[in-house]
Amino acid sequence: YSTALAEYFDGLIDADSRIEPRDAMPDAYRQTLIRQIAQHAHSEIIGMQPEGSWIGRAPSLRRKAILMAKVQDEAGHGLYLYSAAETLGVDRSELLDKLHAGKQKYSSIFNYPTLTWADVGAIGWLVDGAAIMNQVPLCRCSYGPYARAMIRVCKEESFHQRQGFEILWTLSKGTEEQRAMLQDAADRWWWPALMMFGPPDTGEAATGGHTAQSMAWGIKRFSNDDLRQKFVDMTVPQAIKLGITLPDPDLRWDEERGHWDFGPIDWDEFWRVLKGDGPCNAQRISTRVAAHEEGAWVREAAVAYAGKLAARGEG
Ligand code: FAQ
Repeated sequence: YSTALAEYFDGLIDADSRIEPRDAMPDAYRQTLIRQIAQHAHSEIIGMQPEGSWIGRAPSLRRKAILMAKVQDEAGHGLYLYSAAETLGVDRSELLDKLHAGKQKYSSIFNYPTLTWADVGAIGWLVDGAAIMNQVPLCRCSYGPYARAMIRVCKEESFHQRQGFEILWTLSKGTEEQRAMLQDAADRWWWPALMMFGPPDTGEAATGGHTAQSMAWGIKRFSNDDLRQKFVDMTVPQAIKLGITLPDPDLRWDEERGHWDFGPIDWDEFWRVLKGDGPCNAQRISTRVAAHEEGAWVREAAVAYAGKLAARGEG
């Protein structure tokens, strides 16, 4: 990696152009992207589990069809993202091995259980809502294949968010029991959704983290706290519309800042979940590993078929 190549790379970043797979890039840039894209892909695949467990229990045929489509979309996002990671010179089987061995992360949010049907709505509303807030800026990420993948992913996430809100909207107009179920789901998902944006930029719980470097490289366009604030500002009026309260006594509109103030986040809980000690970590990984092992014959068959085509000169 010569000085001339470094200058070429810096020039592309300064001009806000896209870096493409064949361009020279610093190894640290490549490794950061592999880390983030792999974590993102793993989140999509592990993220199928909390909602997937409700496909057989959806309250109507219409709800079942919608939920199946949504969970399939998440699988598609995962495959898209593994392909984007592969353009950086890694193999998806290597990434999956790391996920299964606990050496690569996936989003903290998917380690919480889905106890009721309202949780399916809350995931769409809050989890997909947070995902969109984080991913729309990634459509302008400096790495071309990741940025382009995000465009379609964001369109689909936007449908997911609306379907979640619509489930909750229906519950909000239902019986007292249904409204209580909605309130309980919001109470349990609110804080974990805020944690999705990652550790704070400043203050006691700040870790330094990757933000400054990733922003300099045009991978991240906003800091974790900026995106979290945007999410709170977007979501609080929607909660009011649903007629629910959010579980934060410090939540209030700050006229001067023009933003909603919110209370402290329990970062100890966040780090505990990341270390594997959330309510569902062990279950999520064991389900994933079992699915991978049960699917081995599909991968073997695909490889054998590709071999046959190649032997016939058609591959
Ligand atoms: N969970 O310095 P930073 C979805 C880690 S949406 C777990 O801020 P960075 C859609 C971080 O990796 C969810 N780990 O790191 C869906 C780092 O550890 P490391 C997925 C977290 O990378 C909806 C350390 O903390 N979305 O799946 C989390 O600059 C419904 C320090 O953090 C994406 O992945 C967390 N929440 O910023 C699917 C979006 N936060 O790697 C199904 C792309 C931080 O040094 C159903 N990713 N960490 O060991 C990103 O935008 C970034 O990677 C951040 C973290 C913002 C998540």
